[in-house]
Amino acid sequence: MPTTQFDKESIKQAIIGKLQRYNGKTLEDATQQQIYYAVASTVRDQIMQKWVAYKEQEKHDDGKKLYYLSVEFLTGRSLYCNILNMCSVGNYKQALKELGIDLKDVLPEEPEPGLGNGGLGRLAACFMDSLASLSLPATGCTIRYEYGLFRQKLIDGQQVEVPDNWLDNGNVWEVPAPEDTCEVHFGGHVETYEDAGRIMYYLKDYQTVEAVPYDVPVVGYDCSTVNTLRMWRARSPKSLDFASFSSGDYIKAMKEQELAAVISKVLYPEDNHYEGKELRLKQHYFFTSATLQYALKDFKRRFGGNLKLLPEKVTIHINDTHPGLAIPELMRILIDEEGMGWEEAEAIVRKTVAYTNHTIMPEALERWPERMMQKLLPRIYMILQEINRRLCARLADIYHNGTDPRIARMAVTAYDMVHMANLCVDMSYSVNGVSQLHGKILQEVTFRDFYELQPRKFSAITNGITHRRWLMAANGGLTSLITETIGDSWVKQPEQLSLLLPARDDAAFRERFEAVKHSNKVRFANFIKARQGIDVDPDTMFDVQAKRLHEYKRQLLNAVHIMVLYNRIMDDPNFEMQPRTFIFGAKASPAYYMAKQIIRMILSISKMIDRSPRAKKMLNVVFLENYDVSSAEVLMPAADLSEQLSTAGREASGTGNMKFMMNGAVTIGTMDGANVEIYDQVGQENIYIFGMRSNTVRDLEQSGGYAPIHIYETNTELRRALTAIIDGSLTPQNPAMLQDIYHNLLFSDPYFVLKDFGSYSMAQRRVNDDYQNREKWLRMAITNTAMSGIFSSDRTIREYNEKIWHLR
Ligand code: 26Q
Repeated sequence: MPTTQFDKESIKQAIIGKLQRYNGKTLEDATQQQIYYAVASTVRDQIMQKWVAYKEQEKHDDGKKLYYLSVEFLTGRSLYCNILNMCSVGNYKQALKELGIDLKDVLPEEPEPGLGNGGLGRLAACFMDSLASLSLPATGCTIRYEYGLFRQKLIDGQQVEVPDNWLDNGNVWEVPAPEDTCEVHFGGHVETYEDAGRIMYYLKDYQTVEAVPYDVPVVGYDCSTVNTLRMWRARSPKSLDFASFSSGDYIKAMKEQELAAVISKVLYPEDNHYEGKELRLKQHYFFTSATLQYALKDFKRRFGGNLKLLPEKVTIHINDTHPGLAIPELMRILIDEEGMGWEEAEAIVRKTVAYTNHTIMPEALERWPERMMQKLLPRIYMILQEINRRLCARLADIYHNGTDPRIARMAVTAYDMVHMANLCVDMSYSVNGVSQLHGKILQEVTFRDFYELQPRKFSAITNGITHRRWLMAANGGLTSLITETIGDSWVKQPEQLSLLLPARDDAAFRERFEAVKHSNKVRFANFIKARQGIDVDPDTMFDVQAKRLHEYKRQLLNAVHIMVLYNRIMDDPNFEMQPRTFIFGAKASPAYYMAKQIIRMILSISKMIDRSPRAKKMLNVVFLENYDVSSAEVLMPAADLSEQLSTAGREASGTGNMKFMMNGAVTIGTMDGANVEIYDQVGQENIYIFGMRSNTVRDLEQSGGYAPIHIYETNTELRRALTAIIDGSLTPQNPAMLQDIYHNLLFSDPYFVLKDFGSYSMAQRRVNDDYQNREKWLRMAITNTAMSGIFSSDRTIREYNEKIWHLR
């Protein structure tokens, strides 16, 4: 095998050579973008070498393989993390320096792959990094969206969506694999024939869409593993239909082509919310079917035709229900194409597919109209019906009653809808939640009936984040300080970060920790100044809430509290507080009216404060435009306070909470999702917990006895703040602008903003006081970083492997 060197001198030569060959330019004349491309393709050459070697070695491996299916992989930029994982940061920095280039200036040239909405997609990306770094054989499978999540602009105090054409200048990291192109079939109808006394099914008059794979290498940290992220692109099989072309129906020929390609055109921008759009269902089946065809092809290459071995050699993990059609699709392939009987096929599927649930929000549970499923995927629909028939028969048997209400709750098809979660729970060998509390709620509430029958199928595995991207890449200052203090064992064993704990007692260390935090705040200040022209003062407390805009995440609680602080300042000339910069980062789904109103409210609060020189001294509210992975990498290290305010029981886990913690921010939060585990790690003196517990929330919901208006009537401060929403104080140009928020809070408040307000406000008073005690605050911050090791996704992946996958 030809090998190339990647020492400093070779890197320099490679970059200069590429600029010459690709662009006909010398280094002096090249644009930043061309330099980025030359550097990235040099890194790619280095990865390719490892990738080829790894695939070669993998050919002789007869172990189990994981396919991780997810409709989103929110990877963010790759250049720096790839260099980091190849342990070549020093080499590249030095090589570039000698060419007169700063690596830091090259990185922002990489287009941001925003192939995900939020937590679920980012988790998939962290998992890929950990799988490779733990040398576990895994392939991630998804859709190669031509347009990722929209870019957010803030114009005239509102969110405006702009298309994300991330592929316009090409993607250095992907390699097409046309040899694995396959067909996916839609529509048509099912016909039967008899073969040796058995009825066989096949699809007729269907439409074909071709699935073309593009592979992205996923480099493990300091190891030989290079896994693959496979992204499927949809394409029409007819390059040009000459029949309709010559008959003059050119437009029709082009239309058909476009219709096929539209499947991989754009990522749906809904997060934690289900919408029954047909194109979305097409997307799900498209990448799931292509992936399963590929997985079986690879299985046969490795083991020949003995499909009984499948569960021993392949595990299909579905990231939420979105790839849940993997279940009937695998049944279809085994029965219709491999000639297997139903029972045998079912037994294989039941040992091959594992499912993770990511949400308890009822409006996010995936359901499809039976008619849509039948029209679009007639054979799959038949299989779903048969799965349902057998499930209901089993249940009627167990309950000795065919009309037991539990049967309708657990059915795969009921009331004209296909219930994807029920399908996944019934047919998977493993069902897991993403935090301890979430796992418990799945067992006790969401999937209670299933849990009573098969408790051993269920588990809870707390999410994690890759410390390589979220600490080592995002926070070089803290990374160096940690390694100077405790050595570098934590890099491979992140739980060793706890060795840092004693250093909180060391005044000199605290000072250095504070200096790192301060320089990260300066970096963020420069970042937001350059992008939005906004001034923030790094000497104020940075209080950050960054996550998708959703009512259950309660950005409103934060916003209302800022209004209360504003009034305290305006009412009392002697009022003093620790000056704070409130930073929000959040995209709202384009069709989510309330979420967009909340953005308008936050921007209005910011303006209201700017009108008062006195308030301005203590409060600053900034909305970071277009919050994405790259801006999170600048924001997390700069945060002092992490806002995790979801109504208890609603946030399955949260992962932003872990990123803040690892970077030394202290959490103010409810006992929800993984906040509970953070609390367990740092202890009550190092976190600000407030609000109702999840069981209290559930009781209150079930009793139906919550009247927010009573709280409004009895809490003067709150009443004043809420009134300001509609009396023109907040939005003088249009006093009615935010009235829906006001009415929602007063007369409905489904997420208990007013109910938890008092407790939140008290917790915030303690934050204010403690922050001014520098020693106390720094001890808390250090404790958070030191105890964050278990939130590395390496730990999460090890747990998945021990409990679910059993790879190698
Ligand atoms: C489903 C069907 C049709 C259309 C859209 C959807 C859909 C899309 C995205 C449903 C849900 C989502 C996203 C869910 C999500 O991001 N959940 C988050 O997952 C994180 C990782 O486990 C958790 O940390 C978060 O708590 C959870 O909200």
